[in-house]
Amino acid sequence: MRIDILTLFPNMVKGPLKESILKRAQEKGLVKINVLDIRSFTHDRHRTADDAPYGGGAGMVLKPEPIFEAMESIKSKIKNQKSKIKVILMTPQGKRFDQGMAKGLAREKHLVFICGHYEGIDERIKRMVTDEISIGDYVLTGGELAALVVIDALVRLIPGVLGKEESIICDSFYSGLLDYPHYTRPGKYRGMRVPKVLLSGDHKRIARWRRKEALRRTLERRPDLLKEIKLSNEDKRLLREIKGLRPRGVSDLEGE
Ligand code: 6GU
Repeated sequence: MRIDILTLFPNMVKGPLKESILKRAQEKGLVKINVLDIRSFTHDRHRTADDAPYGGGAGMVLKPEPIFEAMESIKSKIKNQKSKIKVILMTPQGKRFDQGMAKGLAREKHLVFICGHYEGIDERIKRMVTDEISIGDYVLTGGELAALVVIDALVRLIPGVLGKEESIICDSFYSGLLDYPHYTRPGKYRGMRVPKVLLSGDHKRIARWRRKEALRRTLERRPDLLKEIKLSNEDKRLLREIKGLRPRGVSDLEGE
């Protein structure tokens, strides 16, 4: 995959791309990430990328010319001119980002992120935009940190980026549930013990406990998510246990 990031603040995005899994994904050649300074596509002495809004009012608006020229430069450099590019505008007016969108974007060949700033962008820029994305209902100073969030979430889903140890199978949201609690050594720390079942070596019981705790957390913190997924009969049984209800059709409770 190839990713281009168009920004007025290249240093705001470069740091995180040089760390951890994003760095490794680039080293492995699984993704090539380019950071482009919008100002380098201006032609005046002051490298003007923004201007006052027509019609008056506060703030500045990102000019169309540097963005159009940056896109033309990106397109001119790729071999297959016909291959489709997703051009993503980061804006609080966009569609709210979620794991489903991350999965979709992870399958693309080429993504371009346009990071908005100031009061907004000239509406004509949207001629080139295929998707508008927001990362949530709050206002950031610009689209840079939001673009990094989206890139981080999608790059880790590209096949080969994560090792077996970091597998996405157990992720929160992978199964549509929040994650279960994790423990490592020591078994007892400042009076706090690791749940006995995890030391039992009984993999079936451990799997059942983890599923139950994932369901418990989801029920407590994000009951909305439970409505979105298909629950197995075992899940329904576990939820009844969590809610303290007598399991249907079973006369004796299973020993803990
Ligand atoms: Cl994509 N941009 C800005 N400026 N603020 C945001 C956002 C994006 N997503 C949530 N808030």
